Amino acid sequence: LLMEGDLHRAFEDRHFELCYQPKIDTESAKVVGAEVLLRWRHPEKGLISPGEFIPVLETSGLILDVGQWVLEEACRQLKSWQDQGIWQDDMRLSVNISPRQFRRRGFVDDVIRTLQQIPIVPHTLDMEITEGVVIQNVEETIFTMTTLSTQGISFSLDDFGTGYSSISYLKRLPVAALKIDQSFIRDIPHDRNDRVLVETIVAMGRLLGLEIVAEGVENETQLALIRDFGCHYYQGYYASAPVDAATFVQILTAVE
Ligand code: G
Ligand code: G
Ligand code: MN
Ligand code: NA
Repeated sequence: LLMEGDLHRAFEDRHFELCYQPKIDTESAKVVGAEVLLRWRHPEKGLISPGEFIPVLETSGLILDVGQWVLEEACRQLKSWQDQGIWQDDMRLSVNISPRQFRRRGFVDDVIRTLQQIPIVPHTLDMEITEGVVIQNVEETIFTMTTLSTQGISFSLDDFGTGYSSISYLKRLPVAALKIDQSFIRDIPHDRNDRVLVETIVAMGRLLGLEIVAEGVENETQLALIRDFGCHYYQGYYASAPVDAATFVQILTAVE
């Protein structure tokens, strides 16, 4: 059982690290960016997935410090790749922002200060938010998103389709991209209903002028289907699992 104290110590002892999962263009197969994913390297248990500890971080409030660290670490890495010329200006790095982190008073100021301290190329940072961010206070959410948009940050709506009222937010929020949850992608090769849902989400998103990202693409059949539906980008084991920074650089610099 994971306890708050363990997480506190892990953070202080710097046992958290970031990994990167490439986002791929379904047509050109080029890397268009990556999602940053947090990992806990436990001295005895090995790598622990955030599914197991993000909820504890969230309820304990530790997510505020850890989330700010993730943002800074991601920006430092991004800037380093930009300085080395291996991150193109049309690529974006996506950071997950938890509801509590996003809604905290001072979040906007922290982000702006971070961008001043770590001057990445504008328009290369994206934030993935879930419906959980939105439902509490839509007006405040729009204000936060609009303010950060003027700083060159884009927003992706994560886990799209798993909530209950996502569609009503789409026309109100300044989001650039929709991420279709992997639970919808998994069975599209043999489940007609899932195919219809995914095709419909892609069509709707495209008509709204959004970029569409499919998550959890694991095979060529799934990729061929989403490509035919008009889905722009994908993530998933078919291209690459989340990998450490060094491995991600190898992917970025591989001769195509
Ligand atoms: O990498 P993995 O599939 O185990 O991630 C599990 C969940 O944890 C995903 O829903 C992902 O969005 C979330 N997650 C991963 N990294 C972060 C992070 O840095 N901050 C927040 N808030 N959530 C994260
Ligand atoms: O909730 P979010 O979408 O941010 O988190 C994505 C999670 O899904 C990560 O923990 C990542 O490790 C996992 N993941 C990434 N690609 C695949 C995939 O192709 N198949 C499966 N089953 N999981 C994946
Ligand atoms: Mn995500
Ligand atoms: Na997701």
